[in-house]
Amino acid sequence: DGISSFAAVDLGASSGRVVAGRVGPDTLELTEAHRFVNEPVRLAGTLHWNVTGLYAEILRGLRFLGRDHAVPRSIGVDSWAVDYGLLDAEGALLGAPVHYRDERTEGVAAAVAAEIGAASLYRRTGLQTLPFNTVYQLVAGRKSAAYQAAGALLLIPDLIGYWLTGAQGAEVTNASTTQLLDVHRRSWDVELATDLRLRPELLPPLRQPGDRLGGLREDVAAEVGFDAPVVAVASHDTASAVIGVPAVGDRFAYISCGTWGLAGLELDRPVLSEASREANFTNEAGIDGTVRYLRNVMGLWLLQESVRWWERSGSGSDLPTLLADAAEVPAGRTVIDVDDARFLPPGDMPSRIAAFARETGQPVPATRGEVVRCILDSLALAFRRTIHQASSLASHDVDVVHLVGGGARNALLCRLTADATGLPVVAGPVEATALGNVLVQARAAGVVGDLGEARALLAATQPTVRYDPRPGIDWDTLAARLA
Ligand code: LFR
Repeated sequence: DGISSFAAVDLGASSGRVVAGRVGPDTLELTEAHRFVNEPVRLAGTLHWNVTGLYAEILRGLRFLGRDHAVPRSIGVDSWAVDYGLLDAEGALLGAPVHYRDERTEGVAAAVAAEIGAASLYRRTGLQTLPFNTVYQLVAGRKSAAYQAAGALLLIPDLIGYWLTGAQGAEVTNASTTQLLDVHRRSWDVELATDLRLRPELLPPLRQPGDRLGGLREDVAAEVGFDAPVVAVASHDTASAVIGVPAVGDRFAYISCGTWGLAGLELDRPVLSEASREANFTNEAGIDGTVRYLRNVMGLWLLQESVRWWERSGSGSDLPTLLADAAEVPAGRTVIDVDDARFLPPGDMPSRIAAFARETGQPVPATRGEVVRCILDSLALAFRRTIHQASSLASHDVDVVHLVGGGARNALLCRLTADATGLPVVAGPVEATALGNVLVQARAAGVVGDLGEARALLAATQPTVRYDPRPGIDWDTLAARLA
């Protein structure tokens, strides 16, 4: 029937999924084969990912997929960025990977900047300073026994790919988030690793989206009930999400909004100016040599963590009720700087928000509806600043904002983002990441053509909702409260 099937494994910060994708000339359909929670665990004081538990769920998901759907032509894996597992010389995992929200990197970015020079670091790697960039995690952990004993470092999707196939490598879009990749040549900056007394020999050979890792290991094929090659996708989830933006032309901004709100532009060359560095914009590697010029905005994490906190107190409210209550609260009562570092670690968000309000002389949100409204107004305000700054720093005009990911389901957030940016927001698809994963596999199989063709297929097949900006809220005044 001219339809090809693919399997996408997409690991997010709060859940993972195995998705069956069907792709044809006029067809692009996803069906979820398995979804599972991703719950980090604190071991002896350090926050870790339960990566073997996640891997078990991936195998289960692939088994369900093979049972209920056509055998896929290939399998692709994407996940969040920066985190890694260390392997010994025989390929055995040396301990559970540490979660990027663990506090062990406190102060490291400043120390590295003092040693290398922040400006030089930016010119070489193009990366925004986030406390958890791989390079800072490595510097924080370079004295550990596991690090000393390691034979290789694999980023999370590459680690899963290794367990599935036996092949080791580093897919380039995700490798760019380590801050150890040369932004111009897109090869490892061995000199930088050496200058920081890291071990460049741990960095595996780079691979490109579309490269074939190999077939499933025999024991894995037996366990999942079929055999198929694993193909590298744009394995950084944000890179896959940007592929999954149903944009026409290039005058668009995107917000990939899930746990994080990654807001920015797709460019054909990096922006490495001092102004860009000061605004902390990143130049992450995208598909086909594109640049993902964006900033990390704290995202729905603030809401998810608040809800988790309320649930722990035994009096949880469901999200639809909270959002309905938030919609009744007047706009702009209280706004916070969502990027304040205090909001990064897990914990009691409502109290941290209250403290921020007090410190800035604003009303402390008293009800849950007020807390949620404060979060959404503040996110919209941050998206406004980020998109306007990106457009101006890159001299790139923007006519529309594509908001993809779970946040596209949040009508209030989408409407506020349109109002705040003064631009139409096109919301959806929710599963942009899994779609981007499937599309790169389909391209490697020769089923779709270039990125433009992939996006045309998205635009033709994936429903979206449009929000036009409305006047009414004085966003400049709100922004001034945080200045
Ligand atoms: C989003 C994301 C961001 C990255 C953060 C940490 O899921 O991948 O792009 O900065 O998680 O890895």
